[in-house]
Amino acid sequence: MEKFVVLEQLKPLYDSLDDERFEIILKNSEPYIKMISEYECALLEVETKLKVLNNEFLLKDDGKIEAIKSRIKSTQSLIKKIRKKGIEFTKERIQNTITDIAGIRVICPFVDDVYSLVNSLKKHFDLKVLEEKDYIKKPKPNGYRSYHLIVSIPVFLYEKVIYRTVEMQFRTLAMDLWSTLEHKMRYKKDIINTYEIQKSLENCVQICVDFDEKMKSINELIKKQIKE
Ligand code: 0O2
Repeated sequence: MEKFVVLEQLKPLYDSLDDERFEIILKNSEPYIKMISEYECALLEVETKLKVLNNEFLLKDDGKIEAIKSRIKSTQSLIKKIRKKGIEFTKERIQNTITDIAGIRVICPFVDDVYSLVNSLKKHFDLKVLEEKDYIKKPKPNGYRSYHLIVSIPVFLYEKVIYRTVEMQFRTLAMDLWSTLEHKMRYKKDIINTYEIQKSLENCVQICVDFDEKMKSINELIKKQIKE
């Protein structure tokens, strides 16, 4: 039978508490649940913006979004990051320091689509760009390519407007596949020959760049043929 190890480890603590104190602990988890829910709302707002843009692009020409993947940072990952950064467990400190609690990844067919989407989003008056990194024009030393935006977005609640940060990553299919494999290699602790895999990934960087270029030129060729 599968056991919830964490809950079992906490059992002595729960057992030592009377009902009243146990209720207090449950109640204390509410602000965290609320914080996560606010980030979920921020993700919905960003996702809607992207879908609206793509709908418009689809009417004019081709869509610029192949897929959207959004996620809320897991509690384990968040705790790890808080520990690594050495910050206090307060809502304000966490929200001001950790910018990727809400993350959205936008997969585009072509490199140009990344720039079209980013440029369009940057014109939205309600969206504030806090940080921008173009790892496509300037890839990381390991070959990582993606366009990163950290944005602050308003979330309209019943009685107030709150601003939450969302980390956005824009990339092509080729960049996404490469990054996913590279991430997998870095985070899997039991890989024996990391060096060999790293070298293979490095060799693939140029293949991915060439692939993106080639796909772009084929697409242009198709468009030209349609117009003629
Ligand atoms: P995870 O596990 O995906 O959440 P900085 O401190 O500014 O130098 P920082 O804060 O890491 O760098 O920001 P950056 O460079 O914008 O990276 C943010 C996220 O982009 C990372 O989150 C990764 O998801 C992704 N990323 C950045 N560099 C790489 C890379 O070399 N390979 C891959 N596969 N992904 C990368 P986390 O929190 O580091 O990781």
